[in-house]
Amino acid sequence: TNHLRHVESLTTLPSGAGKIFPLNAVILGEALASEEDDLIFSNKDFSNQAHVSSPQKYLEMYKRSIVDPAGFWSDIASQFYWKQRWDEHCVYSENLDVRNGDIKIQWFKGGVTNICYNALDMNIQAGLGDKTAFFWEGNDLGKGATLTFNQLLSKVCQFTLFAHAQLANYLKDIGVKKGDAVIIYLPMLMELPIAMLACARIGAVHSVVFAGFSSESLSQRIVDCKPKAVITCNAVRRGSKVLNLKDIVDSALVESTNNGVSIDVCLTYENQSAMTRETTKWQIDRDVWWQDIVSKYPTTCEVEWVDAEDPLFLLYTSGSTGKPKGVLHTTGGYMIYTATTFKYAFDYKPSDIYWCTADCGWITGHSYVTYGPLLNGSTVVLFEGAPNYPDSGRCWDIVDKYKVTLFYTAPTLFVNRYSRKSLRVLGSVGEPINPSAWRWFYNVVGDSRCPISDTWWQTETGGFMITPLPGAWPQKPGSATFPFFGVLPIIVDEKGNEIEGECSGYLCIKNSWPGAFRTLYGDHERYETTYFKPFPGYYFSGDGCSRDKDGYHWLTGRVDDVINVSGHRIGTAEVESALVSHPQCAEAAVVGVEHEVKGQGIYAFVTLVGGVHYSEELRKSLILSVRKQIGAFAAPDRIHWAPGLPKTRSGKIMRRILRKIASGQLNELGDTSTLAEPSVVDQLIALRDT
Ligand code: 6R9
Repeated sequence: TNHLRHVESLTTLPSGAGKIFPLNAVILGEALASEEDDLIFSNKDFSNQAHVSSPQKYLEMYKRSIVDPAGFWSDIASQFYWKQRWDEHCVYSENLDVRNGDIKIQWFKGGVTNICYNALDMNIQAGLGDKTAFFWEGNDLGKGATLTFNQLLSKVCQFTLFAHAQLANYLKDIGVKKGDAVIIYLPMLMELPIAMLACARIGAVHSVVFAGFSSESLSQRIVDCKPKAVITCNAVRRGSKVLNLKDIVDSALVESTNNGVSIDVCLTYENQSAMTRETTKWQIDRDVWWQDIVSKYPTTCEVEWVDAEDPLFLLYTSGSTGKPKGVLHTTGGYMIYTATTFKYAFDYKPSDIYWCTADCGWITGHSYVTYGPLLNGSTVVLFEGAPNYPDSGRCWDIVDKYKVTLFYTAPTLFVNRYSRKSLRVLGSVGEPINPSAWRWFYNVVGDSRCPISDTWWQTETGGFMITPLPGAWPQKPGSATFPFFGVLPIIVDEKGNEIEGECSGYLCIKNSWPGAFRTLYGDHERYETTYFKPFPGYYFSGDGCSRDKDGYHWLTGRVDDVINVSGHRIGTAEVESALVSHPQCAEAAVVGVEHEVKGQGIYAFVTLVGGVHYSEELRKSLILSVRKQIGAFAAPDRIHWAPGLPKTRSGKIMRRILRKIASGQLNELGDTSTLAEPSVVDQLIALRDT
């Protein structure tokens, strides 16, 4: 009943004299928009064919998911293959309150299944064997490959047998078995998801390390999870450059040996388009060529059945302090959650061609390149290269070439002005998308025809938490809209009190959902301290959020990105959004710097639209734009002209580096090796005083 009350509070505003938020208003056919409400209605044809065709349908499903989570999720889980069904009396159990003992989350306990079996074998049994699972597009134009579901399964099986037989029999009898960790350090070759699925098939725990991480970062992760093997390739082409990954792995392995963790097997894929065997450094008792071994094995392989709560993977993610955290996901709940969120948030249909630009080195590449789409039997485009190589039209060429219908990317990748006829749904992830970028994505890329799924979620959440469902309800540019089924987002104030109605504060989740992470590997205490102690009783996301009078959610960025100027809390995202709405501003990143009088001052890095030159006049008009949209207190103290912003390959702006540049701590920039374009940093420093 507590849950139920929450649903009611979500749909009716306590103040505001019986005003109902638009989902209900739409149902009732009332007039919706006042002038400042920028509501974008989905077109009728789209809604009619959508899985969730109306706000009413959403509310029905959402209410059931909150009132009866066990029934709601059991019904969905029943559509998957389970060797043995879970305990019906206890579909889930949760303790999210540190005051009641250890934090513990379990879903489908007692159930026995395998995610690889569900993603491949089950789809093949359903007749999809000859359907394309992967379209692979290489870095260089004209390089590509295709795998059907049948072929993918064969490759995965050969590889699992490699893991079983080769390691067990030949290499010191160490055998990778259920529960062992395997580190995968590969670029976006098909072998990356193949290796992930192979681990899942035998119950091994994969830990993919993004192949842009430095050898120090890699060795740190190796030392933490002590894998039985490391899988890599000799080199990769990225744009016009060749990166020698094997060298990076070699030094990481030296480093980890020095720290007491030695690896017996380094399986290396020969990526001929980048480097030959002859020039690859080799350690004969440790290194094995993938091509020499794997294809010798049979193409069928038994499945290792695992418990729903057995670990599926570890993925390291950085916190605001300390060493990276090994986020641990388990099998059953994650499987159900990624599959379901994928289906609904992209309105997936069997004829869709889906492309997510994320790398499998990030959570998005786990949940929404590999598991979510394959569990649905979707055709997935994998892209090895960089979005701007050989030129900035590359993304759109790929969309055209494969007739992509569902396109999922990060706001910072909206690079060029094209619209593509095949597109049906657009997705955005990773950062708050500001309203003007949203409008551009919607109007230009999607030709005012494609709904946008602005998906808010985290490595920790496993899958989408707050996201539009295409066609279900009107959208607001820049808002992630409403919670996914089974998710109870709440907003709390500094004291941890839940606040309702129109409000802003810290975003927490009040219940568990199947895709939630279960612990930080080897450090359950840190798990509790970081996520469950700040606001006892809730999972704390680390993000700020406001809810408007209509109940829409607006993510305002990490709370560590909040700037406090003379007592005013200002989200960096708000200022950025105001700057970007200026017609001559292309991108903006705002950080806080120490300020004698105000506590913190606002420092804005700004890139300009092509052909526009920086001037004193423009500086003033940019500041005016912020004063106008937020208020004088939010006016940037400093505008720093930027030819480009430092971003990770997953498209996130590295504010840590910008903060150091802004405060003049140029010797403390830290690790810049994960940047897509490390040279941007030098350019920014050179322009500091202009
Ligand atoms: C999936 C992913 C998580 C952080 C999260 C938040 C930001 C992600 C967002 C978003 C606003 C969205 N974030 N999606 N902010 N709107 N649609 O990116 O996971 O790498 O763990 O990052 O990204 O700040 O807390 P992860």
